[in-house]
Amino acid sequence: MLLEGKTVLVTGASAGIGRAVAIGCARHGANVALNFSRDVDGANAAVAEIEALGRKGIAVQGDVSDPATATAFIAKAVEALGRVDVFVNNAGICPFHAFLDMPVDTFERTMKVNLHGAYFMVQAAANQMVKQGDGGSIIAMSSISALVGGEYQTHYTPTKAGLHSLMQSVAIALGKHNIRCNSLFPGTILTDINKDDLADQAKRTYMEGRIPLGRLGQPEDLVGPTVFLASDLAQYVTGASLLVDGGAYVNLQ
Ligand code: NAD
Ligand code: RM4
Repeated sequence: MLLEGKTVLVTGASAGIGRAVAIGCARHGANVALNFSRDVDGANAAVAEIEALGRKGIAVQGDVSDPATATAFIAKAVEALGRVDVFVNNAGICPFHAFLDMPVDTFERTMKVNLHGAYFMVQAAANQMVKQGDGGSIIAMSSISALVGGEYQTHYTPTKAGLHSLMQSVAIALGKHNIRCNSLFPGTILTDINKDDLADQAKRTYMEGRIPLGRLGQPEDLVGPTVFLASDLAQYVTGASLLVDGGAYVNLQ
């Protein structure tokens, strides 16, 4: 019950890591507002799970690439749940594609969803926290890709490095308000985002072989690290990042 009495907002929470984190925060006592883009059934199912845990949950539809989605999400969450203590920027896309013929619209869409969307969401959440006057926690679902490249991710890895850079800068900008800003760096977690990429059995076996803990990640693996950064246990942690990758990053030689 590390988040009892707190209100947590999560973007892109109808599936995958966002959904696991939203439900995991509710399990630790939080009321939760979810942003989702299209999957109404997934969002409603997540809200039902949160309510079954005895917590309040709401789902608000919106495309994070539109800055107006950010102010609307925060306003609706405050209207329904009263406040914002924790904001998890999770929504993201990774349409795997080669570099030399990257379509302009694939590049631009990835930037808009992953980075521009995050910027305006974080800004809207921070303004609400400043208004409340008693601090908060902002968590970006960055990636191991903030630290390493990917042949088919040349449009994506800069957004993940950018997200962490955003957390570093806003940690400074918001420190005086006791708003902590940190990044999580998941490794390879089995979700829809990489289902097609990992359908290549050779690639999957290679990736598994690189992980000291011997398995690819599950969305639930992100719950503990998120709850920690969200909670008062992390009261002196800001501008930091935490790899959640089973050890993949350090396993070079
Ligand atoms: P996912 O595809 O299951 O989840 C992504 C979520 O973002 C979905 O719910 C999707 O609907 C939502 N979304 C996409 N575009 C949106 C938009 N325009 N507006 C609102 N919501 C939108 O994949 P996931 O693995 O759960 O990804 C969640 C986050 O974790 C992403 O930011 C991703 O980059 C990051 N991440 C994933 C991995 C991994 O291996 N799965 C590793 C590192 C980081
Ligand atoms: C992550 C990391 C994973 C990949 C996903 C899509 O940041 O690169 O390996 O599967 O993105």
